[in-house]
Amino acid sequence: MITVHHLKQSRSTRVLWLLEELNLPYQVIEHERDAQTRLAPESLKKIHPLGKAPVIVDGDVTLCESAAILEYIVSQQPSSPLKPAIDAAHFPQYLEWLHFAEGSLAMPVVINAIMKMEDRSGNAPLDGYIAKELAVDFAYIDNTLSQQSYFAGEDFTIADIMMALLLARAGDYGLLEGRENIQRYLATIKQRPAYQKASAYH
Ligand SMILES: N[C@@H](CCC(=O)N[C@@H](CS)C(=O)NCC(=O)O)C(=O)O
Repeated sequence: MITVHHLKQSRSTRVLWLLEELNLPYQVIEHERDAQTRLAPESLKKIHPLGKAPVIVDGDVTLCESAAILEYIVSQQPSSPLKPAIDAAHFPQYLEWLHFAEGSLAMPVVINAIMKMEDRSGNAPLDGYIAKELAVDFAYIDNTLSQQSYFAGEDFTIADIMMALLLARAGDYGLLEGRENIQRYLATIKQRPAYQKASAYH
């Protein structure tokens, strides 16, 4: 059985969400953020040298990086509707969004949140760069979701789990105003029982 090391209010919700979608058994070990720094506690460093979440332990395997963990879990399923076949029409688009979440979108969303936590202002190069990244990314995402129901076409996949958690956080930070297609997408996603069960771990 997979053990999920879950840090509250973190990307480890993605792993819990996938396990709920697949109805797989799992064990959760919860870790609390430091109240002041919001960083992970020492307990996570005992599981993985990076001391970040998510981390899973599955027998001899200890694995970090949310996208890698999702791929690892779906790869173990004999056939999973959550990962398109390699020759499916939407497979390239699936790959793009699966990696876009952490490769492109996470950085400006997270830095924006940290800047707000620190109540920073007046750092013109950084403010301008983050604002430009968010505008470009959200325009591209909104346009994609104006044409299809999910990130890889009409089927829900793990690319949605990667993207939707970040978009939900972006919504919490007030970054999605006017992005009607993203908002409509999120409203649908948030109705999924697996998303709701995973989010309850907060
Ligand atoms: N790209 C990694 C990011 C991992 C990461 O930064 N996790 C954050 C939580 S969302 C964390 O553990 N932060 C606490 C810390 O760095 O001390 C992933 O997708 O898993």
